[in-house]
Amino acid sequence: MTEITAPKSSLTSGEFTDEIREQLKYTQGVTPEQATAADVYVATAAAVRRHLVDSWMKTQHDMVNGDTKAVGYLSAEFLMGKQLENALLNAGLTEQFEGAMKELGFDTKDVIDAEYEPGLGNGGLGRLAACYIDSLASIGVPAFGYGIRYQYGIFKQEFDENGKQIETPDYWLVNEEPWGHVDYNRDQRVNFGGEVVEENGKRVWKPAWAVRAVPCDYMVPGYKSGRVNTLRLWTAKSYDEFDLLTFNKSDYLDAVIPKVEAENISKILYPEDSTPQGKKLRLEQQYFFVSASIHDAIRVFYPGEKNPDLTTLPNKIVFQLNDTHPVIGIPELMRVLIDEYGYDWDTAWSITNKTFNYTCHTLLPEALEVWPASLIGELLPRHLEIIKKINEQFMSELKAKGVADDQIERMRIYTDGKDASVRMAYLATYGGSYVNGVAELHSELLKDVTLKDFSSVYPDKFTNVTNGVTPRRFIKLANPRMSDLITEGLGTDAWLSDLEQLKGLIPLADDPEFVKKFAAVKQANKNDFAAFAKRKYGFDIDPNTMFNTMIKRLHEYKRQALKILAVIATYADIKSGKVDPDTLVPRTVFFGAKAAPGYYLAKQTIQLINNVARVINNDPATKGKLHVYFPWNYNIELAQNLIPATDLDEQISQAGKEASGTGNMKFALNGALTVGTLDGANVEIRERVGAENFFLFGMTEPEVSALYAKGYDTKGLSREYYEKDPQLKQAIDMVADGTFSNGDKDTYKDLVNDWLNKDYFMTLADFRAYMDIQAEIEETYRDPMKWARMAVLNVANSGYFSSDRSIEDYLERIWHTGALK
Ligand code: Z2T
Repeated sequence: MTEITAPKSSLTSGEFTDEIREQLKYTQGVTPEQATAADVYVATAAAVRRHLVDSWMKTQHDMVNGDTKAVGYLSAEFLMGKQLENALLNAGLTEQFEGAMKELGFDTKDVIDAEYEPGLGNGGLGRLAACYIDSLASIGVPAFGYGIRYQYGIFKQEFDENGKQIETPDYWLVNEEPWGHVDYNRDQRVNFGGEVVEENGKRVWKPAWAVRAVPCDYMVPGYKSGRVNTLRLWTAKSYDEFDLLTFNKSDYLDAVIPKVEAENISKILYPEDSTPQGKKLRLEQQYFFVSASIHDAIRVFYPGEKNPDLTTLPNKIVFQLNDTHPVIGIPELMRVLIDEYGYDWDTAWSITNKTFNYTCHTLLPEALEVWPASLIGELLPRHLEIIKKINEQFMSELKAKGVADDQIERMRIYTDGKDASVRMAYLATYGGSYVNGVAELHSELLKDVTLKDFSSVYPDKFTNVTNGVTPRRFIKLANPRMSDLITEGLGTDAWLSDLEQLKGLIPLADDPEFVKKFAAVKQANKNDFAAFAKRKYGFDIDPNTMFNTMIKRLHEYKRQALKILAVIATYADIKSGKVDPDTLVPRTVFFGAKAAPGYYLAKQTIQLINNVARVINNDPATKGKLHVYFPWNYNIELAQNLIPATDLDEQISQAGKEASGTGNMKFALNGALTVGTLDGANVEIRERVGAENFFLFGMTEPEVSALYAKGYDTKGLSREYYEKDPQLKQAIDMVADGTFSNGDKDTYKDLVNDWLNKDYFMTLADFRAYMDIQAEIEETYRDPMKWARMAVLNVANSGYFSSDRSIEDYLERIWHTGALK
């Protein structure tokens, strides 16, 4: 017999039931008979929270009083997903919860479902932040996640009758939110605007308005670590009922009418995942949460001290900048040290430099934030002065190092002139100690291309930390059947906090009994998903088909277009009689993707996918052979349900464009095989699971570069691929001729035009290779035991992609700290 798979609190089910009853009575004011599943959810959340409080307080105490440096993870996004099951798991109360629900007469599923998923992130970057704070707590590293408690998260996605994406507001706080603890007594003042004046030879910022930052604390429980960290999300409040700044100058009525809508600052998450909009409100958000967080950290680590010795700050906390969004923290800490605490410039610089590090998540040049200096000057005039001074210091430093003038010019943090601007990635690279990319290939390209000038001067700043995902949420909670089978196979559940132990499954890949059980788990997950999709979306899915999934933000570089063109090509072959549908491996293709509301081609692609799904799913010719489903509003919940049910995962971005990918890791760890390019973390996944267990296709990054050099996108070379490949031509022609738009030839004309005249991400150039690998995939899938064996080897060899390992890498290479003693 194997041991119990969850850490267990000594509490009995009966005792936990009583605690839930008590919450129902004294907090909700309902009897167990009156209670709905939503009431029981809130009561259970409150009850489980109480079991974490002692560890939470002890962790904070040990952090402040010990000498282990803490981590402050500064991130504009934390895409947490639902909290209840995770909190129960980490409190060791999963079984007691199940018992309590039986006793109270509730279905655990209904209670878990009652939680509204907070969508405080766009995609990979936000979910990574959530995985990282989980791992920090599970390893026992003292840490804060610092971010914004947006009232509206990522929009809810719906499709209209034409298959177009409709965005609706996601007011996630409609009902009681039992996890956050609002702490009005730990607020911070955040100033904006105004001017800088000279007073007694000092520069003094006279702000024009201020916002009150109120923290809302979320406990972040570690798995089996006994540690509970804090996620502190800030809400913007109008400062006072009477804003004194206004009151002094003006009359009574003006004083009570807020001059600025302070609360707008934390109202909404910007839905652009990789193309910043450069909006003033966005900069206000960034400064708002970063300024509040820096002051908060000083409050926490120097409690009650009027004149703290902030030269010790770098020993107390290290701030990780999650992309460029929080980079304004660098001039902010300089300002705090110089203006608020009286340090000289050089001391302040040395402290700041040691305190910050920067993670870059992209290679797309348009995704690196550049702010107009005029906007920074208007909102943060003192910061603009400091940034200019940093730039001057930087340029003299480069000159002293003998860097050539043209290179120095290229490296400017602050670009002079009429359209003066501030390059946040450059500021972060110079202002902090380390810069890391998020997968090996990405970090290499950062050094060699995007930040080449910087790496040539500061080679030691550059490092890599390959992303990871938390096995607690994405294996244990998402895939309980497989988790039990793994525990059975390994004879222990210790793998959940030491994921490399999955290697112990390697010999079991040659044990037909185990492989059969593994295949049965996948089948059961597929059956479950079909039922879930029926309930939630009304889809009629055949679970005895290959489940082929592509879930991620909709972006041209990710190439959903390549996948849908391949589907169309197969459909066309069936229609024209070229292919006998009975010879095909029956397949169900799933898409999940949100497009940024202003991203035109992405939205057209969504419309196309929906209409291809409509046409194919209603055509008797392909019935039972090829189906396409696009469940709307892809989110963490859908990911947790669909990933464990997937046979084949699509990671088909143009080589050199996907910084890492983290969905790819979740799929491999759940026994899906990947069809993918040599891009981002695919490279490392393939290296580990073995080339023979990964379906590789397409151009490599150097091949992509060479094809650009030939003028692929500028000379319209994609058209040659279209002309020379009849299958590709037929697919594109079908899009153009109205097959998927009720005969209308205009619906997709911009998409088609782009494919034939530009195709910047080389979808057409990779089409043939993609069709060929799909044929190989079919052959492999026909042998279920072979497929399942490959899947087992994917799981067994993917332990490296635990976010625990990523955090260990950050600790060793960047943060130079560790677990609390
Ligand atoms: C984002 O999710 C990612 C990169 C961004 O660059 C912005 C956002 Cl919101 C500015 C993604 C990357 O595209 C993906 O490859 C990576 O796995 C993920 O961040 C986490 O590093």
